[in-house]
Amino acid sequence: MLSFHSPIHAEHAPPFEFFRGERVPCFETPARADFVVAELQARGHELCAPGVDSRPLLEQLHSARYLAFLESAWSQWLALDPANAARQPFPSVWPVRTLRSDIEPENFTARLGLYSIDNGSPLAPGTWAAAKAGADAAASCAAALAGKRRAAFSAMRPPGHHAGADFMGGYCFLNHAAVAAQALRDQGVERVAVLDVDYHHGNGTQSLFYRRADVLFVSLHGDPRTEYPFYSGHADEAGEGPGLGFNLNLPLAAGSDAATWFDALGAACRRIESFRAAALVVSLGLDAYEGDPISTFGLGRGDFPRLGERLARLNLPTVFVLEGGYAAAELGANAVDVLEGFEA
Ligand code: SP5
Ligand code: ZN
Repeated sequence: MLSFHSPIHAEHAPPFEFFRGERVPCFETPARADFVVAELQARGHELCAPGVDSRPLLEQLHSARYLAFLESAWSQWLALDPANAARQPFPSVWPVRTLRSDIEPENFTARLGLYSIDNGSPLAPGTWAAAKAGADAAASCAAALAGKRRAAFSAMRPPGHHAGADFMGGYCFLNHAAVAAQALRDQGVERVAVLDVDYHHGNGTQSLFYRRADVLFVSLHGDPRTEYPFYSGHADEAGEGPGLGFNLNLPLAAGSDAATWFDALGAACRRIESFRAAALVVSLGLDAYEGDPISTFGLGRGDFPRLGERLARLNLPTVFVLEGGYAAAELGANAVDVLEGFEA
């Protein structure tokens, strides 16, 4: 499958995140994309550098002040103290409920909290460059579909589906799947479906299209009662206003097996068919894998080609965007198995 990749992803390499009060090595590493690219090359897939500037698409989806913050966040952090070059910024205060989020504070950490849903999305010197290159890759996938390709894959990281109009979260900064969906809309595709198969609910993507009927969002994920991102992903979230009926969440109990998961995938595909989508964007998280270190579903190695085969039966031009999946050594094989199952 035609795949887009840039080595710029590796400029986002924060060393630590927090788990139970301790600093632990980040689960979301440059090695993840390196494994995916190595597998694509080993199996003879075509790799291209992203050639489309996603800036106009990002400006449609994300707020101007969030983009400005993210682009300059590391230099602002350094401006506070040159010694910050060897430290990681984390938010420690958030404007929940009755607090004001309309006024941007001058304090850097307060601004970081304003634009974050968690303390689990560490920044690094190259975060903006890497996330922007991922958005460019997603836009390049959409452009390839306009050029009559049946499918294309963005083999980039950090992931994107937890990022919304004005917030980062869950290792995500810019919403690449939303960039692909919006690019397809701007190319004249009337109805676009986004199917999110990452273990975690794609709260960012959902929020970006929640009031829209032209982009259907469907997600299979761990039940937010017990799984991240906790505050989004319930079955009663159906869309709002003109978007009512164009959002479908299929939360599954932690520990669900492959049979349960594929039943839900069937329901997701039937909704995409009844919507009469003309193109599909797949948020391809591979963390439903049984070997994933932070997730609990039971998909085995052999289930990933099956996932690709099921998606191919929708018979739609399709953009695949890499999201989560933290069993890095198996990530490449699982991702490329989906793509080859799709092509078979
Ligand atoms: C894109 C994506 O998959 N983001 C996931 C973000 C998850 N953030 C919460 C991580 C919590 C780690 N919990 C470790 C449990 C180990 N048993
Ligand atoms: Zn995930």
